[in-house]
Amino acid sequence: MSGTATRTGARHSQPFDLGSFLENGTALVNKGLDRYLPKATAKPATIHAAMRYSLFAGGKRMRPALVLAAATACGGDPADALSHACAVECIHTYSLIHDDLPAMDNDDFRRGKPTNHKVYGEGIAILAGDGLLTQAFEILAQADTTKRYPMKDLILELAKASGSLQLIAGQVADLEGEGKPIDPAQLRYIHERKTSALLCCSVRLGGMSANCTPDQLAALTAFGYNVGLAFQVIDDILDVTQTSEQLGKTAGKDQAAAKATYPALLGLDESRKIATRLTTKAFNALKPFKGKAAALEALARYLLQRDR
Ligand code: GRG
Repeated sequence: MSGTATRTGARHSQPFDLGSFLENGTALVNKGLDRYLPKATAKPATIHAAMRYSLFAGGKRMRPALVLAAATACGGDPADALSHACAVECIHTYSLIHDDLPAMDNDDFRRGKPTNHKVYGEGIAILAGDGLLTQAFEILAQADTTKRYPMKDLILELAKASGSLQLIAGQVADLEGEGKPIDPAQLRYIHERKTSALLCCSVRLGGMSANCTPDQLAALTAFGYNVGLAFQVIDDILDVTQTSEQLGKTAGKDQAAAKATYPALLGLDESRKIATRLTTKAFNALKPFKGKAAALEALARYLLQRDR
């Protein structure tokens, strides 16, 4: 429990220092990724340079932070969740590289830098994404396992979240929905898969690294699902309200591509209300942790209020 004891024995709880948590977590994860990935000079050097280019381009590292925070909530050591955190970030970065390709969203900027295919060409960018996808499983396969969760469970967790029923399904529905009228149910289907699945997987893997109980895993699942949906609603809002410089990627793309988004379907005010409601549901899911989930709570609050 965080807080200082007074002379009467009562405790004044101190606000969780999310800044330090994120700084330390990012440093740990960056070091891990650097260690797990082949050196940029490893032959063939182009592919390894390209994989590292997008991985170290300055992403917010929110998914790894969720892994580490969930591990902490379940009484684990964040260091034991490092492989899980690095694996999730590799999947996420692969999906961004492929999403930016001309055949998909055709974006020139990502993480404040020219996109992978703009620097290395389309062929290498496709392969860099493939390399990171495969690398994710190589990294996760090196994780220490716990009594309740053998390696099979970890691999299945990541494979399912990033496979054709989740992450890829979301992307397919997104591609096929462009320019067509979409109802809120279909939009939720896309957001659940394109975004929420990997955020949910992140907290579940964090819990598994700490040998969480089935009840804790269920609570993390509910938290991750709701935070994941809120994250995408906020992402939709930021696409409308922020500049490309603020976001580090091209703003206004959703409208330009006639994509269905929460603001397009329901307006900005209603979208903000939905994001707040989802975050409240996420907070409520943390009740079984009885105050031990301060990092997860702070992250959920930050993700709701973020401006990039
Ligand atoms: C399988 C090709 C393929 C794509 C899957 C993830 C995805 C679908 C597409 C990427 C584009 C997109 C809008 C995804 C939704 C998730 C999302 C909001 C990604 C951006 O995540 P941030 O803001 O990015 O955490 P950084 O760069 O900070 O890591």
